[in-house]
Amino acid sequence: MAYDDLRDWIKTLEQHGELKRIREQVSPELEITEITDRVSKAGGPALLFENVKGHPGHQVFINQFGSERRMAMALGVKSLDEIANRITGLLNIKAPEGFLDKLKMLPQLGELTSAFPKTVTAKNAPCKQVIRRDNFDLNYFPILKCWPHDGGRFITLPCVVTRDPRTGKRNIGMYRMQVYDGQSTGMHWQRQKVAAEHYREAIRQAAAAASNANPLTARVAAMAESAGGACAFPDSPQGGLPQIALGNLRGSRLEVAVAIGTDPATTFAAIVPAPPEVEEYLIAGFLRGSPVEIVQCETVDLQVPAHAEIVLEGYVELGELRDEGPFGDHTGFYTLADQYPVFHLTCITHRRNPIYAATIVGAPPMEDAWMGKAVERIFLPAMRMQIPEIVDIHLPVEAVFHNLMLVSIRKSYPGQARKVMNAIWSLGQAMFTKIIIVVDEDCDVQNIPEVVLRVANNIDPERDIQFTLGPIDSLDHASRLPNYGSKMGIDATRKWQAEGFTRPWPAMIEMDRATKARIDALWPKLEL
Ligand SMILES: Cc1cc2nc3c(=O)[nH]c(=O)nc-3n(C[C@H](O)[C@H](O)[C@H](O)COP(=O)(O)O)c2cc1C
Ligand SMILES: [Mn+2]
Repeated sequence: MAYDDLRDWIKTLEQHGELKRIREQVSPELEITEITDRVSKAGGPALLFENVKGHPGHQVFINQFGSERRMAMALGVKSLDEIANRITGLLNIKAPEGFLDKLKMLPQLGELTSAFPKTVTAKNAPCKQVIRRDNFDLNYFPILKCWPHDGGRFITLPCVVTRDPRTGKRNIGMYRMQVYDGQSTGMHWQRQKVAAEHYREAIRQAAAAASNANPLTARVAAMAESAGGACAFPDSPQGGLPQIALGNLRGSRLEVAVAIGTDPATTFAAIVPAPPEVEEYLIAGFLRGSPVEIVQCETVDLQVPAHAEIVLEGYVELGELRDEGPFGDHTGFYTLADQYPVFHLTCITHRRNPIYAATIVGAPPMEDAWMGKAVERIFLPAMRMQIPEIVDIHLPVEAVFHNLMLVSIRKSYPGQARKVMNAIWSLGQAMFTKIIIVVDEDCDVQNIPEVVLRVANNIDPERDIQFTLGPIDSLDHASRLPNYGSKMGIDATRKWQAEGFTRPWPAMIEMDRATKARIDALWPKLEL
């Protein structure tokens, strides 16, 4: 079932006892965080703050995905495995062999058609009930300051829309935005994310256009600079760096639109680590089982969800970077200030009495733990397509998504655990996984005590732990360099002779079935 918009979703939550309205006055600075944190940690409901200090008439909606049940409800299913099964069904489509086969495929074809977004006119787009082209001010909205040492107030649940300058393909990513003033914010797309690549591509194109020098060298120089300038750069054939300073590109822009308070499937689509080529409107449409309605922006050539509560339109100026952060992050630590692009607003549109949707992150578990769980379940079938020996995976919430992945595999050849690690480190955003633990298929990776028992017993550390180097999540504060460092794989599978292990491997202890059955029958009499 698809929710029309955020309000429809809020109504459903309320009908199911999953929403609490808070009428007491609270401040958007720290107080909403403290309340939401306590509620999150206790597995409590979604919250609608109706009396936000300094913002009369405005509501803050938070913790919408904050439990397994709500995460499933958000996607219109009883359990997340339902979605995984739909995806498996699609991935397993075989060429139909006759009329009946074709008929059987109709529902799946229907699923695919409903995935395509539908363009509506401004008149039918509630996000345009109020259009503010001048005199707009972000401070109008009850944007949260989340933690005491945060650099300011941050928009924490934005769906950021950009377009690939090469292909024209749209992307939606969730990248937090620090409010600098009423008309500008930070744009925290980390460099491995899709919008960051759109930004670099815009720089490459602008640099090539602006340069009299060899366009290729100019582009490389501009890229190196846009990468923060901190990297060593090989001398160009002309000797020294060609002087296509990013300053020369000032004035060139990449357009950006931001939707806040979308229907839950669209919000979720903005966080899923889909392949860059897959547009998130398609993912949201597939998850909802009905097309996302989109509408043309007023001042930029981008389309946004027509039912969004708030839309911010604007651009980032190529080459303009500014300190962003610190920000109390989902790692449980503050991410320190770093340089990111600046988003300049050209227009704000919103619904009448817009509901401001937010989330807070911090020491887990928080709301995003359940979004991560959904990603884990939904992506398993796609992962199995590429790494078929995978039986199950688990990203324990305490390790915040990418720091630890537990993987069980059906091992059929020597060295397979290491093959699986390398495959995961090569798979989209799974490249960020800092520690991978591989166990045999008979170990339930959802059961952490069982995994710990296997790892502690099954490894000869020097033999079974492997290190590698590669890209690291920008939020990692321990890696030797920002964005670059080491990862560890632990092969906790049973070792084979073919892997050089010549000692006998003992069986795990288990009672035989007959004895179990006899004791089952006797059990009530024992009164234990
Ligand atoms: C609440 C929340 C906040 C996030 N904030 C950021 C962020 O500030 N920067 C970032 O690069 N990714 C952030 N992410 C992760 C991205 O949304 C995620 O990697 C997504 O897949 C990116 O989309 P893309 O692949 O289209 O770039 C956040 C995720 C969540 C759930
Ligand atoms: Mn994407």
